[in-house]
Amino acid sequence: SNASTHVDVDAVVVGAGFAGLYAIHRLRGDGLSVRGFDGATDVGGTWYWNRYPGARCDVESLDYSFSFSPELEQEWNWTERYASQPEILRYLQFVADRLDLRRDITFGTRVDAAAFDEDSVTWTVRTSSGEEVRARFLLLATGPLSVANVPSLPGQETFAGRTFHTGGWPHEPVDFTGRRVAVIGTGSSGIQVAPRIAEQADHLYVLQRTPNYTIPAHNFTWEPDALAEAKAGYRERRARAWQNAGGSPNPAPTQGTFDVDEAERRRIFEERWAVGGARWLRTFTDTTSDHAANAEAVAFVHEKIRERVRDPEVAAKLSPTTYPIGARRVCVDTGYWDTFNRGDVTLVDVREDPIEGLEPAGLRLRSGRVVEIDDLVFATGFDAMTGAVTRLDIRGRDGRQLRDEWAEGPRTALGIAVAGFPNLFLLNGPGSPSVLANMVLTSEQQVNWVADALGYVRSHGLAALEAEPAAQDAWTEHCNSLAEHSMMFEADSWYIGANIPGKPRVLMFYLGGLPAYMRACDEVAADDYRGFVKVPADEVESA
Ligand code: NA7
Repeated sequence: SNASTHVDVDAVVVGAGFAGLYAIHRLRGDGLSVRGFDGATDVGGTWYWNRYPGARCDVESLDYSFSFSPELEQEWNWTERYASQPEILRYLQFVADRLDLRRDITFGTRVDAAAFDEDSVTWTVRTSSGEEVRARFLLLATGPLSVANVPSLPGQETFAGRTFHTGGWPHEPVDFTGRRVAVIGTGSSGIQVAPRIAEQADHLYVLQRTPNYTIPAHNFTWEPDALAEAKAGYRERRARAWQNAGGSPNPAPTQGTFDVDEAERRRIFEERWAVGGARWLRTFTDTTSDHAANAEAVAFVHEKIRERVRDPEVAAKLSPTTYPIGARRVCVDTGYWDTFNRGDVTLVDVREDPIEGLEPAGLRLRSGRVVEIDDLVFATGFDAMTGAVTRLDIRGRDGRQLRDEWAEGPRTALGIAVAGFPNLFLLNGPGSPSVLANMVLTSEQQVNWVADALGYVRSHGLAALEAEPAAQDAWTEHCNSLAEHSMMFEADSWYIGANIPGKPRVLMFYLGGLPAYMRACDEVAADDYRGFVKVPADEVESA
C-alpha cells in the first residue's frame, strides 16, 4: 500500500508569502510534515521583494492581515490605515516567529522543477541548490505578481547609470539625491514610487505610455483609541469581509448611478472621494457594468485631475480617456498628481514619442530626443498570474509539461487543480479570485480547502485527487463567460496578459466574487470532490 511509499515529506510548499506561510501552518497543524522553499532570504513573498520607496498595500491594513487567529489579530498593531511595505514585512516576520514557521522553510533556495511519478504517486521536487525532495503533495504559493517584466530595450547594456526594477529593489536604501531619474511605467508601482523619488531627485522624468485611474488613499496614522475600537470589532469586520465580493468589510453599494439626480450623484461621489481608496469604484452598483454609469465616474475623476494639476496639458495627459475605469486595476496613491506641479518633475508621453532604446546618457525616444538621466527605474510590472508557474519545469502524467498545457491560456478546476497533475495545488492561481479580492482572505480560504482535500485523501485511503478534464473545462468556460460580460477586455492590462508580448489574451481570474467562489469550492468538497478523480492507493507501487 502507499503507506509504505517512501516520501521525504508529506507536502512541499513553494513560496513563503501570505499563502505559503499559512499553508505551512495549517498543514503542520493537520499532522503533515512540510517543507517550504523560497528564493528570498526570509519570509514575505511580494513584500520581501517590492522594497521601493512608497510601496504600500491598496487594501487597508486591518483587512490585509491573517484572519484565522484572533490572537494574532489582537497582538499586532498596525500604525497606518494603509500599511507600508516595511510594516507588512515586519508583520509577516512576526507571524513567522509567533507560529515558529521558519524551521520548516529553506530560504535562499528556489524550486526549479517538479516531476510526478505515476507508480508511487509522488512528486519529486528539484531545487536551485540541487536538492531533490520527494513529497505526496505539492502546493504552489508562488504569487500572482512575482516575476518581473523588464522590457528589453536596445542598447540597455550601454547605459552608464544605475537601473532598478520596483519588484526587485535593493535592500540598502537607494539615494537619489542630486540625480536625474526616469521612472518607466505608471501602474500602481510607478504611481507609488514617483512621488517619493521626486522628493529626493534633482529631476524626475515619469515616462507614461498609458495613464491610469488613481484614487487618493487619504491614508492616516491610527490613533490608539481608534485602533483599539476597530480591533474590538475585529470579528464582525471579518464576518462582513467574508460576505463581500472583494473580501472587504465595507458595505456593497445599493444605488445605481442614475437612481439619483446629477446634484445628488456629485454629492455622493465627493463624499466617497473624501473617504479615499479603491472602494470609491464601488460608490454605485453599476460603475463597472454599465458604460453610461462608468462615464459618470470617469468624468468625475477627470475633473479631480484638472483641479489638482496646474498645467492643463499635463492634466489632460494624466487623464485616461481610452478605456473604462475599472477595466484595469484602479491605483491608490498618495500625492501622485501633486508631483506634477513640482518644477523638477516632467511627464514624458511615450505613447506619442515611444522609447527606442538606451544609450550611455539615457533614454532615446523615436523623435531623436534623449532623456538624459543618471538612474532608470523600471516600474513595468510582472508576468502576472501564470509567470511564476510556467517558468517552472513541472511535469505531470506522461511527462506532460504544465506550461504546454497552458500554452493557449491557463486552464484549472476552481483555480486550484490541473488535470493531469494529481496532488498539485495552486494557491491564488488563474481561475481563482486572487488579487481581485483581498488576497489574504483568498489565501486562507484556498489553503483551508486544499488542507481539507488532503484530509479527505488520507481519511479515504486514497493516493491522490486529480481534476477531471471535464470539470476543468467547465470551470474555465465559466470563468471565461463571466469575463466576456465584463469590461475587462476593453483595456490592455496584465489582468488579460496583454502586458507580455505573445501571452494569450484571457482573463485570468474568477469574476464572480469571493462568496460565490467559496460556495463553488465548498459544493465540490461536500459532493465528495465532484469533478475530481479519486486515485486509489492500492494501485500504487511501494517505492
Ligand atoms: P503594471 O500595472 O503592469 O504597470 C506597468 C506599467 O509599465 C504600465 O504603466 C505600462 O504601460 C508600463 N510599461 C511596461 N512596459 C513598458 C514599455 N516597454 N515602455 C513603456 N512603458 C511600459 O505593474 P505595476 O507593478 O505597477 O502593478 C502591478 C500590480 O501590483 C498592481 O496592479 C497591484 O495589484 C500590485 P502600459 O499601461 O502597458 O501602456
